[in-house]
Amino acid sequence: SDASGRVVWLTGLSGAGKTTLARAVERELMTRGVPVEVLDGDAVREHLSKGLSFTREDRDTNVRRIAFVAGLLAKHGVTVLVSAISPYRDTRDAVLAELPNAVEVFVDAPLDVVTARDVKGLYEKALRGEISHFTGVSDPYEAPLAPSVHVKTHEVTVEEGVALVVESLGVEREL
Ligand code: GGZ
Ligand code: DAT
Repeated sequence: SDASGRVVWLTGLSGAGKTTLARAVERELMTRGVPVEVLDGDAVREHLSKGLSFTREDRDTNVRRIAFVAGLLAKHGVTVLVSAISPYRDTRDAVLAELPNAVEVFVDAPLDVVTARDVKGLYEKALRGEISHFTGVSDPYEAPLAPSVHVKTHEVTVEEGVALVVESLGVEREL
């Protein structure tokens, strides 16, 4: 079997369910004995990308940094779950093309659903005009055209989403 880990890149709007799904997949892979690490947008922006804004340039810098670290970890056998909005298709395609065996997961929920969830109250602020460059409101989100996995979080449970992601990795074949 292959010694390198996989990179599972979860992209989608704020509140779509990337972090929730990544943490649930992490638990599932850990129980299967797969070494796994999560690179989550929020934690990355506190450490690796501290000070970066949400302009296109800074988001792309953030995404490229995440991809770089993910590649290093994967090279040493770790399966890396990336959870970042990563809104720009060209940038996602470019970094994913450089990661061997990467899987793109579109974590998808319509804007009205994520606005209703409003986990952190950010959509309310963005809709009031208090946050500029807010993805889906005042900034673009370019959905993947052909993701490896498409999880519609308003239609499936977290467990069903986990199953879709894990199946795409074919981990059962590795064990
Ligand atoms: C989008 C923002 C913004 C703006 C703060 N636009 O729900 P969250 O809180 O935890 O997820 C969002 C997170 C996005 O960071 P990423 O590193 O994933 O974005 S990117 O890949 O585009 O670089 C949200 C919060 O940061 N947040 N301001 N203007 N999300
Ligand atoms: P993100 O990391 O994309 O910003 P989150 O995981 O922080 O999103 O928040 C997603 C919210 O949606 C969270 O409160 C859980 C909820 N949710 C409902 N159904 C879900 C599903 N099938 N998959 C993931 N999250 C779901």
